[in-house]
Amino acid sequence: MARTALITGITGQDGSYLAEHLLAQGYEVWGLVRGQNNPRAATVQRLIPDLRLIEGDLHDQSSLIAALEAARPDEVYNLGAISFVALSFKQAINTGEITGLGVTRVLDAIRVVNPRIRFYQASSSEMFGKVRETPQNELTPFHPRSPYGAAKAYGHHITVNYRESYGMHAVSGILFNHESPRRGMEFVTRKITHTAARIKLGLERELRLGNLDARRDWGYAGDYVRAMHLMLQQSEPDDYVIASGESHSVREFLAAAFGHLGLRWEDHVVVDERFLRPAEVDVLVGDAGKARRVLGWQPGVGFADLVVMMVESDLRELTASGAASASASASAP
Ligand code: NAP
Ligand code: F7E
Repeated sequence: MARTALITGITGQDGSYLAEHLLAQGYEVWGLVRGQNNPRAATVQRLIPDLRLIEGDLHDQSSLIAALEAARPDEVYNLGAISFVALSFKQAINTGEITGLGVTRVLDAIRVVNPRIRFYQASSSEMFGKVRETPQNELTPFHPRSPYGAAKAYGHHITVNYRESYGMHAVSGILFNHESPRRGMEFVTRKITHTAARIKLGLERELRLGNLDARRDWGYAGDYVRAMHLMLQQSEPDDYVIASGESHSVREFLAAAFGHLGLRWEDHVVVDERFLRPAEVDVLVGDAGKARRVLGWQPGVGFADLVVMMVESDLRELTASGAASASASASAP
């Protein structure tokens, strides 16, 4: 019989890739959407017609119980969160409510409705924050540097706690940054590739950024959702780091993206203090050795190919939307 999965955060980057991956494996897939008329629900439904959407909110316990009772999933993937670190400084309490306490709401709804449901928690390398060792692995202590990182650390610990207290098959994937053409425009990679493409097409002149020295371990989202699924197929629940093992600076990302378009980033980038954070995570690099050994997981797309994939996708989208020709005719004499 086909297995059933319920994904929170279905309208986000990872939600859509995971839904596609699970449908390809023969799953029936349900996605939780919030709000009375969430425009992103229509977008994801158009992209993935076989997906079944159901209403619910990580703020609202009874909506989660109702979603579990309606979808009757074998597996729940909790991807819903306030996931933008910069926003978490401005909405620290809301971030605690959704990114942190939201995890307990889902876990407790599962405990009540059917504790045999397997549960995946989207933990984050942001929990390592001011890193205690390099590279970071499953045993590296946490030192979060933002309300987001602190809320994720809580979500991580409560997942382990439900596993140990109630024998639930609850796992936590500690994922390092992963990107794609579907990445939100607020994140630095997509902000760079989208603006670089606009500059190339004559639609923009400058790109305003914050800290160019920050280093991240960037992988491809399509590779990382495979790891989420693999974690829930193991006989014993456990936690895994998922990472590429390479670290690159924002500056290196800029050079790769602008370079691909034959542009010099130095001619366009302006450092703007508005994009600096009250506390920064300077450098992250993960050790995914355990996931490689136990899950047999490995990434397929490397840093250079990821940057080109994102730049090319933004160029294609902008060209197809007619933005470039509209700008040319507007500026014609
Ligand atoms: P994303 O694109 O920002 O998506 C976040 C999702 O959460 C959206 O679907 C959003 O739905 C949903 N959401 C927000 N508030 C909600 C609420 N109150 N109730 C229900 N859903 C709510 O994030 P992503 O990049 O796909 O990441 C997926 C998960 O992995 C997140 O938990 C993120 O923190 C974590 N993570 C991401 C990375 C990464 O590099 N991408 C790395 C480590 C961990 P709306 O359409 O309603 O806003
Ligand atoms: O920032 C620097 C910024 O917002 C990366 C989320 O998916 O990954 C993501 O969190 C770096 C930071 O991602 C700008 O200061 C410079 O050092 O793309 P980001 P993030 O904060 O690493 C983790 C693993 C998650 O779990 C999160 O959910 O880039 N940076 N200038 C900038 N960042 C942004 N957004 N905008 C700038 O203008």
